[in-house]
Amino acid sequence: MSNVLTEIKDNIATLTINKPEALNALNDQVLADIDDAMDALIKDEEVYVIIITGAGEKAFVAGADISQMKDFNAAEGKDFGLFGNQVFLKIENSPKPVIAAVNGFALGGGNELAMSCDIRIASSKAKFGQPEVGLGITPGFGGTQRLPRIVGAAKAKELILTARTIKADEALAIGLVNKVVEPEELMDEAVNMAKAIAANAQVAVRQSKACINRGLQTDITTGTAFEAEAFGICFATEDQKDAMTAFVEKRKLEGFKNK
Ligand code: CO8
Repeated sequence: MSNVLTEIKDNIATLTINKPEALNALNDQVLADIDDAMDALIKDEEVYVIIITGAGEKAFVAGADISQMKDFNAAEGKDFGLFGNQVFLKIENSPKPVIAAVNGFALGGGNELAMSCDIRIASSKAKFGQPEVGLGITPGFGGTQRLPRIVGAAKAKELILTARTIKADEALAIGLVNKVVEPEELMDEAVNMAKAIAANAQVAVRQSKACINRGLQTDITTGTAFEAEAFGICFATEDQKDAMTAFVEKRKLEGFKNK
């Protein structure tokens, strides 16, 4: 799986898309390798948080592979879109939180990959955009769905319909990214955020993520019913008992059992 490298340290996995010579563009093999790597990381009980980044200094992911898509017919285009969406839904639905460390260009499928992650931290050199309509196609890996959910319909329409590329500071201003840092601080910042998440009770972390994701796709009554369900599940964990007992006894809890 040389298209994708994974490294695990202190319960934090880093998945690096490793095709810097093509600015980490996503062809079907790269997507398949991301899919396999995500399966392994989701299954690995040692992994609490996943960071996704791109190899090289220039790009996170410069989009889906234009040379592969060039000669697609309608059916092949649809199949490629379905495959990309399946992989990105796996990331979005991963029980473990996923942070995108956006080190450079995040265009087209690259921005769509970043948006399938829970949190985006950007290098000040990163650039974002959905250039698809300038290539005669629609954003096909979730861009028409996730961008309006993240930045609102009007801003999403502006960015998608003009195909304009934006810099990291504008991405921060519209809420597309959580934070912008200097390039040399990017991975430390992502790891520090991952560590803060990994230090909490993982059942509660995963239930919270699931509640937010499910709630965003439903009405408030159904969403709060999910929330009550998740809340109840936490009261069946040792972590809840340990943490609340420690609070009441005015002592510091030394780590969670995550069960
Ligand atoms: N696909 C294939 N190859 C790419 C891509 C890409 N998206 N991006 C860069 N590359 C390759 C270049 O062809 C070049 O290869 P080579 O050295 O063999 O010529 C190498 O990467 C380096 O790129 P450049 O020389 O172009 O580097 P620059 O610094 O001059 O430019 C840019 C950097 C501005 C990022 C430029 O490479 C660029 O514009 N890339 C394309 C960006 C783009 O349009 N992305 C969107 C693609 S469409 C998409 O993602 C749709 C997603 C949904 C698909 C749904 C399918 C149904």
